[in-house]
Amino acid sequence: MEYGEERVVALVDMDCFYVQVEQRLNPALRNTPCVVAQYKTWKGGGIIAVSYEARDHGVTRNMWVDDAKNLCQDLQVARVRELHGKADLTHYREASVEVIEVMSRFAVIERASIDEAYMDLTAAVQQRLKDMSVNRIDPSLLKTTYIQGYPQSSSELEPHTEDLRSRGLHQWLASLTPSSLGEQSSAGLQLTVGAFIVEEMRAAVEEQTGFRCSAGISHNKVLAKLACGLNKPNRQTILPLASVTELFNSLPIGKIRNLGGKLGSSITETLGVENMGDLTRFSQAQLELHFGDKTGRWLYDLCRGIEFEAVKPRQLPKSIGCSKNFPGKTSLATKEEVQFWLHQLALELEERLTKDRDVNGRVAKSLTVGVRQLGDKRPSSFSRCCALVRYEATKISSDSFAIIKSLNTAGNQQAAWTPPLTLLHISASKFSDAPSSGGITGFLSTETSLSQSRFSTSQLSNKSSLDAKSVSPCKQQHGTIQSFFQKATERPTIQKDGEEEVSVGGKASPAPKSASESHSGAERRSSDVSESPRRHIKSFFQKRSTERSSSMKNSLNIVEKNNSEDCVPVVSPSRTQCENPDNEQATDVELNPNPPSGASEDLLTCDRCSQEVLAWEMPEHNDYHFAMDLQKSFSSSSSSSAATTSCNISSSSSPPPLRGGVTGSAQSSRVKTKIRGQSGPAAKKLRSQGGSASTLDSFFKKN
Ligand code: TTP
Repeated sequence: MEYGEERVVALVDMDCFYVQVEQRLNPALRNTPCVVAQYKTWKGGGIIAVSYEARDHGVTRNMWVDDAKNLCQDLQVARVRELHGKADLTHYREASVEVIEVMSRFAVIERASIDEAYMDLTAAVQQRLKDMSVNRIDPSLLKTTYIQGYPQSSSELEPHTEDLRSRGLHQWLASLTPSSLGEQSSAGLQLTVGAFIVEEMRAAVEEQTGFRCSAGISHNKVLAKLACGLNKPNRQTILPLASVTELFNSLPIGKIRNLGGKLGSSITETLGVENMGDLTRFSQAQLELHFGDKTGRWLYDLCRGIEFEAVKPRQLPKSIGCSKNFPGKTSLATKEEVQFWLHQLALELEERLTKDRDVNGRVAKSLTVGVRQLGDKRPSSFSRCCALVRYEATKISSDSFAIIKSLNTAGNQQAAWTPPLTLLHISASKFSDAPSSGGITGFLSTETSLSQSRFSTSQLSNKSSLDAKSVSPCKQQHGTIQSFFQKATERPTIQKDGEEEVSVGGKASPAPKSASESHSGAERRSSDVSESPRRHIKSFFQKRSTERSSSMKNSLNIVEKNNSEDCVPVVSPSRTQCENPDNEQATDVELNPNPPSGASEDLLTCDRCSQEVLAWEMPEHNDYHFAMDLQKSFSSSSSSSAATTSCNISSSSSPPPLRGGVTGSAQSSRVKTKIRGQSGPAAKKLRSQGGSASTLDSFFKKN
């Protein structure tokens, strides 16, 4: 076996997933040009998912429904539901659980987003090869499989017809050595057997859920992901290593997994190259010189199609969270509004946490609250955390309020909240097994013992809020691409060190004896939550929430310092604070909210702003663009408020950076400067003037 061809890795991705979910709910939508949209008032709403029939008419994601209808008059529109005043993704999450359940019967999978999963099929392929008695492979077992690069004589311009697919498949199968069956098998044969398994898996998914999907089969995650997109929908593609050179020669660097963001741009800028194949012109030493040893070596292999990132079995989320945007004039400007919406979010969180506890037998111990302040161009301004005492919305919302109230510069005696908030996010994390005795008593006693364990492990003292800075790996400063990737590489090691202390605030000792005393504020890295014996794939959808919360952190620049994969170079002024809700003296710990590239398999690149956002967070991320588009529309027709609105438009049209790349620090400081300006008097002026935003306000109130 050649270097880099040792494994068989597949990526399975659902086709126009939200559309399929809506089509199953309403079969009249099947086989029609159909979209899923959010909101309805402004231009019929914004489109977030598009059926392939609608794509044939030129309809794309991010169009307004009214504009899309001009392209396709028969367009059917399904709407994202709303709950607690926000987008409700429950149907999509639950559909995802169904799909993952079926896939999990075939291989250990790593969920990559709401509708994608990686799987390492190497062992399954070996087993299948042992069991195979035939020495000829029947092409009918691969009836939806394309082989990239085959047929070798075909013209690039030839359309991807069934005939072409079939010719390519036959040519590929003929190239495999029959005698290798049962012996040391070739890489090509292994990919082929992997493709059988994926054909079976996709058929099972369709049979049992009604959903169709596509897949890529290759030797690593990067190639599998790339292959999956080559022949969508409802098809799968084998990408042999030998076909990579030709493919990479015309493939823009940004199309490669993990290179869609700042790292990809910096490679292009630094080396003056556009396509992946161009990188093969550089020696390993040259790449190491520019990007550091690890990144250079990684790039040297990657541009040859070689990559070794493991498929990590993941069944459960590390956190569960929810959020809501309040753009423009809908921003929360009174304490009452903040409390009201925290409570709405807490209701959802309580519901989902309770379900998670029942299904997965675990409880979360930490509560994080994130906010964005009006005028802040970044996705989030601050996040703070405290102990999560019990799953009760009233308690969650009051604790959440307690730990962020010091951000209100209007002061506690005033009804106002200044600066107003344009985002609220709450999430629960630090899961541990629920006590076997069950019930709240057991839960609380677990909390107590966990807190004690935190203290004994971390040897914290009352001054530990200061110590936290010295022990948190998250606070380390890394300004280079090299450190960026080093962090990614180090991640698994960090995760193993499940006891590492990260941040402390509030009372640190002695350990609390009861629930009411358990706001220790002390935190430690949670141990691997996947150890719970009761955890089951059925709970997968809660994972969505978790990563949703982690996605919020990604997409909204909120970080939980306890998630080791978030511990990457500090490039953002966003702050995370861990504290006792009753104690406002906690120490801020500056953290980078952005995961390293290698740690962010759940991210999708937003078509609008190129930010990477978890797929299931997209509707909420789209809220942001939607609101800003609206504001832009209004402001362009409102000369009276041009000066003030242009300020907001510029902030919206260049959403904040999410990734910790080499230019992060510079961007952060620019952002910081603007924030000061916009959240101060200028922001007040904007609000008091009303201007175009008043129309926006009334719009949002209607929704
Ligand atoms: P994708 O897998 O990116 O797209 P898709 O499944 O709709 O279509 P394709 O067949 O091309 O893979 O996203 C999965 C779901 O995530 C999508 O159906 C809706 C949601 N989503 C958004 O809400 N907004 C977005 O910007 C993106 C990219 C996805």
